[in-house]
Amino acid sequence: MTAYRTLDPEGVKHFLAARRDLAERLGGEAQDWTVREVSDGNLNLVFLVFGPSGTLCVKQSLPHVRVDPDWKMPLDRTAFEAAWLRRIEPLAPGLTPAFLDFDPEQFVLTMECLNGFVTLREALSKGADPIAPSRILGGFVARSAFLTSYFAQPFEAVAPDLAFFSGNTTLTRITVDLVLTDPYREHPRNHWLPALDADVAAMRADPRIIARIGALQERFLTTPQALLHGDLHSGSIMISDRDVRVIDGEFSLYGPIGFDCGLYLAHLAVAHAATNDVARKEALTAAIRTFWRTFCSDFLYLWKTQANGADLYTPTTFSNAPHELDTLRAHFISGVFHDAAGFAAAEIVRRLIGYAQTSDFDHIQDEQSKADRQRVALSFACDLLRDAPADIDAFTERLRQDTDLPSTTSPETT
Ligand code: SR1
Ligand code: MG
Repeated sequence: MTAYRTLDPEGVKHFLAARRDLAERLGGEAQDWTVREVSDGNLNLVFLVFGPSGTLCVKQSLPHVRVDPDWKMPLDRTAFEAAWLRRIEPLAPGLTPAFLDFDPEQFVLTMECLNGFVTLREALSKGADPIAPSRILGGFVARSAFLTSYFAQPFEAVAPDLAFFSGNTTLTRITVDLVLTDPYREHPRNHWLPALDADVAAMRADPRIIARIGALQERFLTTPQALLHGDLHSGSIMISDRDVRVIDGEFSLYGPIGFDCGLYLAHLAVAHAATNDVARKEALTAAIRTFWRTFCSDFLYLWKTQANGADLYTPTTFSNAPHELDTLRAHFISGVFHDAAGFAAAEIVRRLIGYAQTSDFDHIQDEQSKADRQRVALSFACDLLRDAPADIDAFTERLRQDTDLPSTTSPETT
């Protein structure tokens, strides 16, 4: 047993030099390797390592939140990320980094290096096409959710994963607090632009919004439909000219499938609210529809073709009522959409007024203009919480109505 030590670039070299398989991927000797720290998220250390014949990504959890050393935290999150990666990689080939190694004493996950990729958030902010990655992401969520659910496997196969990922209590607590609780109470972690004071007060005073948030809390904690990524925002997705990879599965847990869908939709909607370029808004709206439609068609295709051996909606049960099965499938998908719209709204709210905010509005230098854009995003989210849209067309129509701003001449750079 080697006591845990936080890595620095030299420590990364020592760590890798002691692991022959990993060192051989890099080629040469430790002195030939270059280590670059690229830690960017809130929680962990991340290093990219370059050798004469290969590259690696090394990720280590810290005993605290990376961006707040006073916020202490157990180390086990990389263990959950490693388990998520090993579970999901074969189900969605080529859409995650390749898993290479996990060290349970140093809490170090080593995986494929995504050098040359950028986060989807950064790519979108620079005008990248949102539609092609959204199609891939719709397929990714459909496959990862369906194939880890009771729809694809007997309950005995689900049970070990359900038990294991239920242990991810530290990061589940963060989601429960930061996404589903803090924005609706006074808490020192919250912060927002002063111009939004009245909007936040009105949101918290609206009984329909509070009732919906309560229902979402219940869905999140009591609906273990599938293994979720658990933090599927646009910073958890990396893209290159040709490829998409879903990273950072440390928040993984069994939960409602609409949670992953909703987080992805939320970040497209936030990008939509953050621009006043009409063509860009149209592309983001099309991406929202593409994500959802791909998710639905791929999930239903899998359900019709890969449900052998599952204990839900078994063919024998429906042999005398095959049309009922189609009705129930449509009903299930509607339920996922209902959850997705609610979780999308909760995610938008927390990225505007909670602890971990989004950078989507950072290009707007004038504070009043920024507050105006954030207000329409907040009002879209509140609208979704007050009155759930029936389907994706109603969702995008609300987005159009709530966030279409007239062109502004205010000082901003894009
Ligand atoms: C303290 S962690 C804050 C946020 O960062 C992660 O990426 C998750 O989104 C989490 O809610
Ligand atoms: Mg992350």
